[in-house]
Amino acid sequence: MESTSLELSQFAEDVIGGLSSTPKHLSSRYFYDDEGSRLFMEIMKLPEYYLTRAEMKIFTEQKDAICEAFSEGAGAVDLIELGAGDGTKTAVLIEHLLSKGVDFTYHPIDISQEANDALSSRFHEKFPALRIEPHTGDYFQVLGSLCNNNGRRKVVMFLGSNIGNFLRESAVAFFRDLRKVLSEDDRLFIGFDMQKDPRTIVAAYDDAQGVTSAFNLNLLRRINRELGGDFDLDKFSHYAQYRPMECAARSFLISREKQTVTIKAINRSFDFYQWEPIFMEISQKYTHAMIDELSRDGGFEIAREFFNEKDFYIDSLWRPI
Ligand code: AVJ
Repeated sequence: MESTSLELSQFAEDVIGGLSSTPKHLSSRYFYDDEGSRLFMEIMKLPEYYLTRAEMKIFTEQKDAICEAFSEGAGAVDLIELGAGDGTKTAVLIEHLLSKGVDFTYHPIDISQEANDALSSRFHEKFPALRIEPHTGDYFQVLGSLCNNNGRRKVVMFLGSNIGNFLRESAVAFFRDLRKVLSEDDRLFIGFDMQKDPRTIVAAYDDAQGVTSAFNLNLLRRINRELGGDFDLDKFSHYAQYRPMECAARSFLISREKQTVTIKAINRSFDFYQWEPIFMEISQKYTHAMIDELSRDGGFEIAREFFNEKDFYIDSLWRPI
C-alpha cells in the first residue's frame, strides 16, 4: 500500500514521539505495509498461532446460530466488517447467509485500497450473487457515511481479536465511538481471545520459524525505507512475554548493543543503551468479566456469545443499551 504524504507525516510524528519516550515504543498500527500484511498472512498459518483457526472453528460449527442472531427480527442487514483482511473466515458466514436467503449487503471497510480490491474480486468470483460494497478509508468516516437510517440493521464485525491491540481506555473509546453511529436495533460482533495457558500464548507470539520476529522487525525496515532510517536489523531481537495477572501479551524489540540510529527524514538521532527495549505491541487476552465490563463501559450489552471452549476464544454479539 502506498502512503500518502499525510499518513507519512503522521507516521513520522508517531515515530519521533515513540522513540523519544522512556520507555521507547512504536505503534503496531504501522506493521501493515505490503510486506507486513504478507507476513501477517503467514502468521495466521503458523502451527502456534491458534487465533485464526479458533475463530474459524466457531464460524464453521455455529454459523447457523450466528447468522440467525444477525438477521432475526430484522428486515434486511448491512453486514459491515472493519479490516476484513483476506476474508477467509467471513466467507463462511457470507456463504451461509446467502444459502438462507437473508437479504443483506456486505460492506468491508479497510484503509488499504489494494486489500479491498483483492477481497472484492475474490468474493465476486466466489459468490456471484453477493451484493458487496467495499469502502476504503478510516473506519469512523466510512461508518458515519453509512449511518443513514435506511431501516436496515447494521451488523458491525471486528474479528480476529484485533481489539487486543488497543489499551483498555482506547478500546472503551473505540466502542463508544461505534455506539454513537449505531441505532438500537444494530449489532456489534467482536472476536476476543481469552485467557488460557500462558505457554500457549507465548508460543503464538514467539513462533519457532521466526515469522513473528520478522513481522516486528519489518517495522524497522519500514522506517528505514519510508523515513530514511539506518536501523541495522541484526542489532535488534524480538522478545515476547505474557503477564497472566493482566492477561496481556506484549512484544518488544531489544537493542542487542549500545548504538545510535539516525532517521534522515525527521533529522533526528536516537541513542539506545545495551539491552534497551522498544515496546512494539500489546495483544490483550480477556476474562469473561473483562468482556462484560467493556461492553457496559462502551454502551452495549452482551446479546449472545459463541464460545470455542477448546481454544478459549469468544465471538461476542453486542446490542446497544
Ligand atoms: C491482528 C492484532 C489480532 O495481536 O494476535 C500476530 C497481530 N501480532 N502476531 C494479534 C499479531 C503478532 C494480531 N492481531
